[in-house]
Amino acid sequence: MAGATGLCAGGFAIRSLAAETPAQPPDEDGYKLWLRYAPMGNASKNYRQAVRQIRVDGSSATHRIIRDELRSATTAMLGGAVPANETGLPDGTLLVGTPDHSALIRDLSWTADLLAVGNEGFLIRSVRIVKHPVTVIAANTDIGALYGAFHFLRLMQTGQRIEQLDIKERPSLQLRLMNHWDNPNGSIERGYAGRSMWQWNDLPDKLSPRYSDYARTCASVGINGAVINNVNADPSILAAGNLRKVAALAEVWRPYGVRMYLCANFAAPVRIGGLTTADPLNQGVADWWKAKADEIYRLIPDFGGFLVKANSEGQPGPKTYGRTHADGANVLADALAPHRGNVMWRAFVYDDDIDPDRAKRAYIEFTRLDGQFRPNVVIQVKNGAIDFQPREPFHPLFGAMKQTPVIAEIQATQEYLGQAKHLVYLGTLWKEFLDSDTHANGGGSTVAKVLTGEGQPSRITGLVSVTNPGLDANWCGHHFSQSNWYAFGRLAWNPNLSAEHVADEWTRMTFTNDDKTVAVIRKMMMTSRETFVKYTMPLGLHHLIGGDHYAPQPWNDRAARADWTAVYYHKAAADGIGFDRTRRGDHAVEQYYPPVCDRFDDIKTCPEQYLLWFHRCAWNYPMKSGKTLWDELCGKYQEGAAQAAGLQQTWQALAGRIDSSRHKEVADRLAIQVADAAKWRDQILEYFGRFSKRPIPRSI
Ligand code: GCW
Repeated sequence: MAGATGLCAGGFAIRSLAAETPAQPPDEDGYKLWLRYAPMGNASKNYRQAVRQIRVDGSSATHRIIRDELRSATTAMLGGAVPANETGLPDGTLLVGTPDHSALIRDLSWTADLLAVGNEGFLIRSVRIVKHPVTVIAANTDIGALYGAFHFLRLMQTGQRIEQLDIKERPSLQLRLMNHWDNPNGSIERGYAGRSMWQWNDLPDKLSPRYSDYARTCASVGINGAVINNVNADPSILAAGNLRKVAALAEVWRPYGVRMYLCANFAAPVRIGGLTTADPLNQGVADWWKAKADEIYRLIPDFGGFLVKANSEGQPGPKTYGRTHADGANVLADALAPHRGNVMWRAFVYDDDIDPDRAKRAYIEFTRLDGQFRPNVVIQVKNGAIDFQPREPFHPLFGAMKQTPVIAEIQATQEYLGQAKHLVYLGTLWKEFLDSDTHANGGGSTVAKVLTGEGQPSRITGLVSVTNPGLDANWCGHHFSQSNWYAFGRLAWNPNLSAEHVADEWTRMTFTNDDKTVAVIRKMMMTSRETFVKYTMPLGLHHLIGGDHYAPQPWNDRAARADWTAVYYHKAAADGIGFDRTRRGDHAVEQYYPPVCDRFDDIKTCPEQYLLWFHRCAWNYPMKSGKTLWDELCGKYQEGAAQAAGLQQTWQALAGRIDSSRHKEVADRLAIQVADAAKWRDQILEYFGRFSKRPIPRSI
């Protein structure tokens, strides 16, 4: 297939690449992620003039990190040592610092502009200082300078010009956190990239080099914190001995601006504190949490706070004691408040006594508590109302809480999206979510604006990601899953970036700057999520899986709870398929603001991608294409499986342009993906065909 021109089964053209194939790049294992700093070859001459000396003013640990990163990165990319020198200012100096530590930067009098970029932002400018052309990276804090340094390196890595820079950046969101679902025994819930990176047996004395590599990677995209343990939290993480281990990790991360957060088990006062209750209104319980918070802050002075999964999927919580989620969050918030810590209280709750429809429950529970939370509580809401499905409409809680900050939780570990076996770039899924218009404050109130507080000011803002790295050599299992870690960081920094722009950056940094190859990979990435939706759960179908959340199991009708089965959601029968959440059905649409609710409610205006999420339709329902629903459904599955095969062929054509080791590892996984996509197509259509009693058209 290599070098062939034509249209592959996936539908897009593979240009003839073989004729111009450059020398085979050396093998890589993926450990360096997007921080490879590949030699630029001829292209380096454009940069050498602008980067002849590195000068980082300051001697903090962060300054040292910046100096090392800039020196090793530029030396590697430019193919010759770039000296780091704290004196002098020859032409082509890259000067980095803050007004506090650099007289040169102070003298530039950029006070107003620096004020505008806040604590984490930075300026990058090409200027002349005493006639010398130099590039200045200036920030108010060391961490801002670190972010600026990574931004500058990204410009080089992606082949941008750097002679006339005038850049002003600040993050749009405050909390940009990794959420790890790691357990104390080294396993990871929904982890697909090896065991946990945190070596509890070795900590606090022995520190794996991965800890700083991890923090450096996070900092390179502006991620500023991590919750290191599973939301299904083992209470023992809060025991004194473990906190010392946690503190050792926090110390490694501090100079990278990565703050430590922990998941707290709500029953910890009983389970490790020896109390007889964890009732949040009990004084002894409140005192216990206060003492625990004080103990944590003595060890970790910049501790970020607690994330809590309460009264969800068997976890303890305030409702266990007849109290509300607000009572529960507030007792923790009061303990953290003197230290300026926050509580992130998850809205992933779905007790079935609230409503028969799981999709409605969190909205009902939380909107009625709006106004009752302490100022340092944020509600952490998954992007959709069910659970990280391949496609869900945005969660109606976005824009609904008027007095309580809401942050969004997205999922980079591809639990329902092929895990580490399928190539699925999630930038497009997240952008679809962030760009959804909630109409909470009139038209244009996108989820992104709700999150950044543009529509309605919010005390705390954030975007967090249930994340994917583990001990695998390439961190994320699938080389392409690295792009989801990257995209999360970039979008949390700036939700207005396009998915395509982020994919382009990542590809250039991770694989190659060769424009033709980049264009092919970018297109693979941009189409990958829709391809996955088509061969798994198109047209608003969701949760067609069983316990592994990987293989098709539409027949799954037995589980500990009805809302863990597949049949609960698709409701396929002889008369049709889909969940009626309209005003004629269970009224779930009414949780959205008008006109969103009207658009979803009316089958004529409901986007077909959400059709069976909101509507129950007959098998012969006429789709916009003119086909019946059944034929359309079959077409989607067939197209999806064919597009998966297309991805594989396209990748095959890139042999020689990507190092053979990573090329093969991706190819091996694509083979699994193609086979499994075909299984999805065949098993789902065979199963639904039992109800539709219609033949499967052979449209592809
Ligand atoms: O997606 C579901 C997962 C559970 C997870 C839960 C949650 C950590 O299947 O494994 O538990 O969501 O988000 O709490």
